[in-house]
Amino acid sequence: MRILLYNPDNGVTHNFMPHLWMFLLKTLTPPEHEVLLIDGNARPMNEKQLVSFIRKEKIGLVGIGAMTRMIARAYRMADAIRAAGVPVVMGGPHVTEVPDEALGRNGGPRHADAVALGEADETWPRIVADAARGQLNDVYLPLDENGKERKPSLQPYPEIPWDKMDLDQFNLVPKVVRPLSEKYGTGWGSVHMIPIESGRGCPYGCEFCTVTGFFGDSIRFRSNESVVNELLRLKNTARKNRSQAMVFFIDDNFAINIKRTKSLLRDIIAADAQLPWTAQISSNLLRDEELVDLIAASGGRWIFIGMESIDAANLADVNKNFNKPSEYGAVLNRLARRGIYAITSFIVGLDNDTVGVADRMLNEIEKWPPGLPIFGLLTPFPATPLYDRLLKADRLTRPTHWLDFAPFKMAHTPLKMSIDEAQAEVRQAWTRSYSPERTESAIESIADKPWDHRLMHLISRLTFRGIYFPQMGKRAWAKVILDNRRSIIRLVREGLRGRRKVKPSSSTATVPFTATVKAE
Ligand code: B12
Ligand code: SF4
Repeated sequence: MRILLYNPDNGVTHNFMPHLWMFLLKTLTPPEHEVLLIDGNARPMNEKQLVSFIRKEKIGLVGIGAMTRMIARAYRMADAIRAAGVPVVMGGPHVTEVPDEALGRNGGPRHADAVALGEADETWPRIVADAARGQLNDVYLPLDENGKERKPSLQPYPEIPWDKMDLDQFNLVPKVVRPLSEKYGTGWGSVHMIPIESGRGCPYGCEFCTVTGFFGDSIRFRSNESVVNELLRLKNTARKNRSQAMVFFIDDNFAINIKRTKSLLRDIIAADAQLPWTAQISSNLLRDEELVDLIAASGGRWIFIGMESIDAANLADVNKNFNKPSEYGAVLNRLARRGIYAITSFIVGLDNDTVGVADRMLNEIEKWPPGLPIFGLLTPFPATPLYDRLLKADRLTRPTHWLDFAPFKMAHTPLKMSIDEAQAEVRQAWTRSYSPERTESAIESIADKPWDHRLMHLISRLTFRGIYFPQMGKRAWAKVILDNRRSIIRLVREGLRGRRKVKPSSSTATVPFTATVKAE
């Protein structure tokens, strides 16, 4: 059987990083079947184009995975595929949380022949076998002999053959720049960000988050050896292909067990398996100086920190009072001293937020080492404690907001602001954070750092602003470049002067945290 795994485009980022689930399920597919992958973010298609691809390639089963925000698009694609007579199985967080919707059991239309609930590592081969026999069940659940949900142990973990996968569509170097970057920056013609999981699960149970419910509060880890070997394979392939590989450890909280994280990082260093990496770590775990030393020595460059709010009352409301706003600055300084920077994520529209919250946050953020702040609105994802609380309080204005998804639009009424006010606060936060003046002063504030660190910051800032402000296409980028010309010219001049004197700190030492960002 020929199988297509399809991930709908998210409408914001272009070809930033492959989705791990597709590559994992492809690896877990019994060898007698052939698996094709389409990520809509890299290869956008409408319903007609997708159906004609499926017909041409004689696909017998389509698997679709989607987060909540992409589910409406996923349903539209699934409807078109099923209308063409090809069965569809859907998986991922949203269908796990609301399976009846995809199966048409809640009064709406049916979109999928089958749904895979939860982690599908063990159920996927069964789904494929049933589909090949033409006998798909409606629901697949990973159960043990006693009928209890079973979570995969991650030991052993499959070897994803990244070197054999077609990753050309995920090259982060824009096509127009490739000839130049090949010529002047040997080995920089192609740059890939590869997702690696070293463990699953987070016990913290923040009110708005689906992770504790989905992966369970029992944390499971791969062996250090399996992670180190994956890094070594990536490093060798990059060296052979004269390209660059970076890693995103997609664990929800990479340092959730500090002892284990330290031991993994020590093993990476001992095996010389370092690649520049990014990971998500909560701020409370970054108090540990030894951990931060090991992060730096093992290739850690960007840490994603869910700060959410600078207001302790807000954090308590969403069960995240292990975050201490008073220590955010110290944590970021601890990282910056080692050349590590942070993507700091904030939520607007929390119950204690009032008008002016964006400027209050920005006044704090601007005192810290420069990073990449991102701002979102509090979003009630289905099956989270937050969703249930707002539903009970009759505060949901769009209870099935995912069916008419719109970015940066609230689905409930905040307590101390109106919806419009909360949305305006998010706009103000993005506008002020990524204004040319702010970008210039952020780069200025690290004038003592090596040139390539500052270049990395500039590129990352220019791409990150596109998460909020659509910037797809040459015209939009020309405007961004024009608006930020002072910072760009200054760095280019300095770089040209320095080329004769100074070498960059090391070829893989700094990489921009970049995503090709497109308009919604
Ligand atoms: C990496 C990641 C991202 C990346 C995505 C890019 C990429 N290429 O991967 C980035 C950083 C950009 C990102 C952004 C966001 N993310 Co995110 N992200 C993750 C994260 C940490 C890991 C995803 C992953 O690869 N997991 C590992 C794989 C193996 O697990 P999996 O995807 O669930 O797949 C398994 C099963 O679900 C199932 N499965 C999945 N698909 C399919 C399909 C079929 C056919 C079958 C059979 C089975 C199946 O099988 C797999 C193996 O068991 C998850 C949390 C998590 N731990 O999963 C959040 C998560 C997916 N993100 C989430 C959210 C909310 C977001 C944002 C909206 C955050 C924000 N406020 O801005 C943005 C949206 C971005 C966008 N524009 O789309 C939520 C989604 C909740 C929901 N119900 O939709 C999650 C679950 C985290 C959370 N806090 O709740 N994210
Ligand atoms: S710490 Fe992060 S992953 Fe864990 S429950 Fe909270 S938001 Fe979710």
